[in-house]
Amino acid sequence: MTTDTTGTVARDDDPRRGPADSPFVRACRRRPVPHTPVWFMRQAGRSLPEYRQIRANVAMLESCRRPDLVTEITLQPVRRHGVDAAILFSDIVVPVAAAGVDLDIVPGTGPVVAEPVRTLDQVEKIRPITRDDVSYVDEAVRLLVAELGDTPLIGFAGAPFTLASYLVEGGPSRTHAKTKALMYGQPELWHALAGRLAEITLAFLRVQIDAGVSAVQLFDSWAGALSEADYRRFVLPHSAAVLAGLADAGVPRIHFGVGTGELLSTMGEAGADVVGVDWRTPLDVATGRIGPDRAVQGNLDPCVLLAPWPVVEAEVRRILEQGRAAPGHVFNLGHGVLPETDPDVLTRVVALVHELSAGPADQG
Ligand code: 1CP
Repeated sequence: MTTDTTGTVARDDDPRRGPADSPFVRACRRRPVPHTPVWFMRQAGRSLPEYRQIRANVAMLESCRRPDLVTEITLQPVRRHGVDAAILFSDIVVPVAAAGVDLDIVPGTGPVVAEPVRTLDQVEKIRPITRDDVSYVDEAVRLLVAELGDTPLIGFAGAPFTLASYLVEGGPSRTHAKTKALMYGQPELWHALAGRLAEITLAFLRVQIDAGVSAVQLFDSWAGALSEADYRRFVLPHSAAVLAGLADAGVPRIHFGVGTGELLSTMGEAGADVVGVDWRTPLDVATGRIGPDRAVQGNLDPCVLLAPWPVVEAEVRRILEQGRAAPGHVFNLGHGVLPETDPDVLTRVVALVHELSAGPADQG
């Protein structure tokens, strides 16, 4: 965030300053950066005591629908760690609930759906959403953009496969067996469901973009459960439709999944500007698979943050080094922050990434 209002500091003189010219957005666009930008998936909530305090008596879905709470929780990690981007506090099931699906987010479990999807009739009852269905998100984004100044806000949504998994399984699943059974056994029903979820996701991301977010991330957390051939046939067309629907929106699109080493090249084809990489694939190898036309995001193993500091430092150095092979690198974890993480370690990682990657600013 810039505090200089005199215009006498050279960098603040730049008329392009603002979130669109931040290190985070520049790295997403594969432009030169003054330092490697860093943020953490699931940085809001999870490990922060100030988050636990604010959530003590408020249910998860209710907190997502209260713009005052969303704003405060989203800002907490920015204040504490000095990360290069904020991510909206919400959940991937928020737009699905707005579309009429009866679900709850159960503490310690995750999303639980009252009547898991089995029929076309149920799919048709999941209605498309408009801004009015998620006006609280529109309002929260506007409040946040005003508060954040030059720090970019990332909007997000769940991708069709990951959302479908919760709707078909009825809750979190290790194998995604019911989802795959539906996909293989009733491909028409599968495509109807994934197509409807793609529509909802696109509308939800559009609301966030219209309200002012500087980038969006499509979370396909569980896509790594699929073979490349099945991903290509059952998932890629739907995720690609979401990403193509945002091509003219003017903000970078990030596409992320876990265990996607074998899918990285195909996920790149889906059309995002940045591909998220988990800790299993080194960033130089990932870049070889994804190609020179996309930036990468990642990929510190969240468990490393539980190790002694010298281990963390060595891993941060390795990842920055391997990230140099990419045409743009946003430092992040390979998946979300674990609740038991010491927040002070996150703050130290941000400072270390900035220190190690700072070089002469080349704005060419
Ligand atoms: O930084 C942030 O924390 C931003 C807010 C955020 C995001 C980006 C939350 C709050 N959820 C998400 C995305 C999300 N939700 C994903 C994609 C990212 C990922 O893979 O981690 C997924 C798969 C979910 C589904 C979900 N919601 C789970 C996972 C369950 C499973 O299948 O293992 C869980 C536990 C939730 C609940 C949830 N979402 C967010 C919070 C803070 C919580 C916990 C709430 C509570 O228990 O009270």
